[in-house]
Amino acid sequence: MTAGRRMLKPGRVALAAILAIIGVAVVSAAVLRARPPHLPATSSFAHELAVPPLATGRRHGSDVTFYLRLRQGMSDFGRGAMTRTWGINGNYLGPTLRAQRGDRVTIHVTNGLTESTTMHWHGMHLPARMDGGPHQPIAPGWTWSPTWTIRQPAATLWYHPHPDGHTADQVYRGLAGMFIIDDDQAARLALPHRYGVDDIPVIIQDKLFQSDGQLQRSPRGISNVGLLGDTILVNGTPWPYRTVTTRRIRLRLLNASNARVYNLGFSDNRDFALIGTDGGLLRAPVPLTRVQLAPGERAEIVVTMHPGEHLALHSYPPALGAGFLASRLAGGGDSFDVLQLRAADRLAHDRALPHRLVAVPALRPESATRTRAFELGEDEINGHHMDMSHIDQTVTLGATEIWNVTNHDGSPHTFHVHGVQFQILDQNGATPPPALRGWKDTVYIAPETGIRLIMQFTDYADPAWPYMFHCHILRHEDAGMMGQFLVLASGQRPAPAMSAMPPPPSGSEPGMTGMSEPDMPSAGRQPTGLDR
Ligand SMILES: [Cu+2]
Repeated sequence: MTAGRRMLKPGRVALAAILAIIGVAVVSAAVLRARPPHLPATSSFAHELAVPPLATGRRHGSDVTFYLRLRQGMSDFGRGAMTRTWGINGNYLGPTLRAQRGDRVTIHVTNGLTESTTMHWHGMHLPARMDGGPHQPIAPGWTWSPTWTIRQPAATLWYHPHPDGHTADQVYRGLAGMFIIDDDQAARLALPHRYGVDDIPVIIQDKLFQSDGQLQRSPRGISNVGLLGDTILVNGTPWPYRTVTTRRIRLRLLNASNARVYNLGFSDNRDFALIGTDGGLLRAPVPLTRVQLAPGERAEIVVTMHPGEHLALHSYPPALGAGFLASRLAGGGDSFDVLQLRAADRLAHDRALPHRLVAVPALRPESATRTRAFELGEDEINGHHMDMSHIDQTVTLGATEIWNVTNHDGSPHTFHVHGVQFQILDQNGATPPPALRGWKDTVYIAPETGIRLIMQFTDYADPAWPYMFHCHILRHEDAGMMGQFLVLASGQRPAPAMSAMPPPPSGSEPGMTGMSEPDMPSAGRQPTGLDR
């Protein structure tokens, strides 16, 4: 070391100390600034929970037709001013679609907005060209009419737009709805089943508002997951309560938020029974005190009420498995009320829950013919951004496969596969917890962890139209953390058309004449129940 450099040393130490102090200050400021919007821990429960109307549709035997119209609306979220929203057959959210296993459903989706959209049937096992992903755009004024036969067990699914790069904003503005599938097996079980009475949809979303009462559509401050709100809406109702009249209440919980993960339980920590996950009922009810739902996930639970009590469904700090800053940025420290159940003074005594629910055949790893790896990180999967003209994976019809999904980011992610329900073999090599042992289509993947999924690709092959797999944190999905796979019959080759944008789907035409909209809730309730 030269004399000059030695002389510099104390100066360098001082400089290093100053830089360290500045660094700590910057990080501290970032953490403070990064604090997600403040959510009050307890709620006033000022508004009666709206229940989305059931879409009536038209039924001829097992053929069912639904009409959905996407449009702009105004909603009262208690902000002192009406909020401009988007809705389906109403001002905010959409009607609950309901169909039976074996039904042939046709859904006419009319885009009454001024920008292109799509409509995706999340959790549905259906042909890829009916899936409503980014390859089935619906231009403003046009109607898209997918049709398919329901070939899966009773489940709580949902629907939402899935346009390339614009999903987060469209869902956030209000485009989403529940899609309930029924079947004979589930109907025979002694489960609460009266829609809106003892079987209640609970669509949970968080919103941010500007001072003028309009939706704040971009995050405040820095964020690793996108927009987190400071106001919880359930079925479009802020601070909701619901009066119940039976002892047992089934809640169909759907996380339809852009980014927030909920860790749901009751305010007195009572047990509830988990009876179903994304793709259907479990083999048997599982007593739990918490169920965690990342965006896109569903859970069906049954809670037992006592006469006259008020019970809050609460979201406790979720286990995100991320570092302090990443967890804080993603709302990992938040604890807040979601919904209050107010029991009537006299409750109808319904039957006890069955000990067994349905058969869920376990997919066996030995039956898998292929294992694929998916690495999530930096808005990419396996180092690639979503590219609609590039097929990332090709699967053979009938094959059972193991998909090994790992998160190599410091940020929380999820993994959702279209067209199929999967089972979870293990999570970081360990047996998954009970809430992850049923049929799933979306799963949370903590930073630096991995999960092995097993799934079988049945019924639908198509050389031209792909399905998607992606992170369901909507900002990540829009940023490119998504890929495409084709399902091909043995010997089938990908259609060359897929190297370019496919043509608009047949059945899509502008302003289909003579199409009435019998599901427009002119005589029924508006989806939010708060509309004026
Ligand atoms: Cu993600």
